Amino acid sequence: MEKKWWHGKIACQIYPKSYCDSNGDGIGDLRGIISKLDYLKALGVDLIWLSPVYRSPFVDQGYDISDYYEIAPEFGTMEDFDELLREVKARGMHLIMDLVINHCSSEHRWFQAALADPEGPYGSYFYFREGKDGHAPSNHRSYFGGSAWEPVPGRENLYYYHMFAKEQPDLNWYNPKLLGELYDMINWWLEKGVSGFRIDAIINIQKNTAFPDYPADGPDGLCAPGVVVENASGIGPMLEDLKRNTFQKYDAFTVGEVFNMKEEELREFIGEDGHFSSMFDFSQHLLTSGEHGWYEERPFCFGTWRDAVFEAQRKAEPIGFLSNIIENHDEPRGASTFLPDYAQNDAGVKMLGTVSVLLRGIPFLYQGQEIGMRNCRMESVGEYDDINTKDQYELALRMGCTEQEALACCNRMSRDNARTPMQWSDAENGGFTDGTPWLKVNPDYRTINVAAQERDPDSVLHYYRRLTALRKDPRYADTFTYGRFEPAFEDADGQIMAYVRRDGRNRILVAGNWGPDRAALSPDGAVKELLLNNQAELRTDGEGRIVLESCQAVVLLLA
Ligand code: TEU
Ligand code: CA
Repeated sequence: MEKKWWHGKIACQIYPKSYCDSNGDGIGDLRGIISKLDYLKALGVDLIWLSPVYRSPFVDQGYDISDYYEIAPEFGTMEDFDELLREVKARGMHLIMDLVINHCSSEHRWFQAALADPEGPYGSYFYFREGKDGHAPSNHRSYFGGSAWEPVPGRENLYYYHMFAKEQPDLNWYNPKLLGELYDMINWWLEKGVSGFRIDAIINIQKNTAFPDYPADGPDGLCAPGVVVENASGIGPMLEDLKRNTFQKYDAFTVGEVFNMKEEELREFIGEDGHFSSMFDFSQHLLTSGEHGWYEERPFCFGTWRDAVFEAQRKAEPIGFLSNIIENHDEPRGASTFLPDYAQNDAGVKMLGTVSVLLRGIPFLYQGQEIGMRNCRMESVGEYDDINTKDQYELALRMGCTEQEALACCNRMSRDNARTPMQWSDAENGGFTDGTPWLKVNPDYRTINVAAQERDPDSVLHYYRRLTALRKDPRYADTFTYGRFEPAFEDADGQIMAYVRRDGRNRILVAGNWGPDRAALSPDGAVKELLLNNQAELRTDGEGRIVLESCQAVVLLLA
């Protein structure tokens, strides 16, 4: 396999609005991020993914872009951005941007021009269609609820298409003129020196432009956007064209946000000459999200979760590199989701981090994960900002939940769980801002915060630093990057998450005990060295087996 510059990197996602506010307006900004670069470097981060910082009306928190060439004034200026990029590079790190090109904002000048003249040249940048018998052109539901078709104001029987909010009209990828504009924009950022992109919602660009109806799956008579995507085809050549005209020329790193991919396409997506360098593995997250909505969320089940992780690793190993996450700006906090109640403590959080970061693939941390930030309990739906959460709350009510039940499922599933401000200290607002934060700060900031963890050598933060350092230790880095992945102790009473990473040089066992009781294990080979342990000691029993306490995680170099 040809070695790539990004193979052994550790990434961290920054959600700019909630990272650090430098000027007291309650909104995180680029200067705030600049002030934390040394912190990120010390955490072992090589690659920073910035969620969108482009100009935007923020209907969907920046995933609705009104100017791809400008920085949102809320976040700063292009000079601030250039300084951020310089400072990132000065520390030997890389910056990747969020690329949101399935749709833009309804305030983008292209869409404004299209609305003014749907039959004109900008009309074909989007999807305008006539309605059918006084109804929308098809029965597609948008991801954020309601029809994917919005009537064009002032026009009878004319609609435009939006897979997400109505303020996020879909771009017509079958129009070469639009593609030219997108490619120019991407190359402009690459010329500036960004190292690549995280590519948003990209599977949605393929469309059956006849927009046929599909069987309804709810009382609204509509069908889920996932079904629409799965019935479309032809994405391969589109992504190849995109790659050849942009990323490939710059040896950029790209990570796709890909849902609903046809399984046999994995090689085309992330194989050696794949469309992308990598793509996120969402298999663990799909386990808890309900089939028709959050009101149907499913509880965490250890065995199913472990199998899903193993399955994804097995499939990707001969093909390429997945990007591994426990949480992101769309998913609830991993510590709140993947740990049973008795493991909701520092040991549990370290254990989850250990088995996640040492998987094969690119580890993507998310801001606050390294201090064990948790879901934030909101007391009423009014405390939420997220457009998706408001829709899911209403949906839950429509499907018969009480207000209390609807709120409870948002408390577990809301995208705002991971969007609450970063907890820097126990000062007011967790040290995130001197002003009024744009979104509630999780009240647990008094105990869970960076400053307190800096002072405590046993903290989650210090542990994460040891964990990333281990992954990059020159003695083991190749094993963690390129080594094989082998599940271990799969039949050990169903509570052990363990695997071996192995190459010609090392055999390394990574094991965590998710169970409430201690477990004795016989590693396949003598223990040469204890590389990492989230507890003070590692005991062995009379028969020479290692004994893992509940929530204990260890990394062992085997003979
Ligand atoms: O998310 C794509 C996506 O498919 C989402 O609907 C995702 O399934 C959902 O958020 C989970 O609850 C991307 C971005 O990550 C997200 O923040 C944006 O809202 C969305 O695209 C539109 O740009
Ligand atoms: Ca600010």
